Amino acid sequence: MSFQLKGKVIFFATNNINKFNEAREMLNHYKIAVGMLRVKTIEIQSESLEEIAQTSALYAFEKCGLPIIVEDAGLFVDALNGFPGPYSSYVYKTIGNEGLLRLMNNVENRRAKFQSVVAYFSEELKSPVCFKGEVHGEITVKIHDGNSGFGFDPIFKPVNSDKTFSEMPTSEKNKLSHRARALKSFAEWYTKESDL
Ligand code: ITT
Repeated sequence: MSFQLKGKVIFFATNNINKFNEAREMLNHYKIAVGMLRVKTIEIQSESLEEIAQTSALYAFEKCGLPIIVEDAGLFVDALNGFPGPYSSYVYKTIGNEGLLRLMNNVENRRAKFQSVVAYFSEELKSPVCFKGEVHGEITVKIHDGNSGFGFDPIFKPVNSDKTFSEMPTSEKNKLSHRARALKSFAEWYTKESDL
């Protein structure tokens, strides 16, 4: 299977403009044009980010018939046995960063990781293709809001960094993040599949 990259646009189905902006910048390095599609996707309840992303990609494709990317991400905290993981969106909406920090009050082991799964589907494919990325780091003791990023960024500091994701411009977050790593694998695959 191969397809023509030139003149082709893919679509990122998401309601999160921050995720889209990170993806656009990342894919731009590979000369892959991407548009944001606010199509309502279903998010099935599952412990597997891969399963969630694949199902959403198929659902979004059914609705629009366009080459589509869906990404599902989560924050996994060691001391909380991987919580909130696939439930990150709900946990962020309900207890937020303050709530998560409260759960971590006096907890010494602050290790955590972000994971991302990008699922791509288009008419050339039989089933969605998935690409994974992760970044290890720690949950800070206090909120460090640098007004960049979104979600848990103000409380997540990647390893070997003295800044949270929220204190980094997108270009810097994109050198390290789970999403950037998953998108890099996707972009390398996509470019290879093309005829250029
Ligand atoms: P869509 O499903 O519409 O794409 P979403 O915001 O619901 O957008 P996810 O389900 O993938 O996206 O993400 C779950 C939550 O995890 C998200 O709402 C954030 O709170 C958090 N999250 C994911 N990636 C993050 C990142 O790079 N930085 C900070 N928090 C992140």
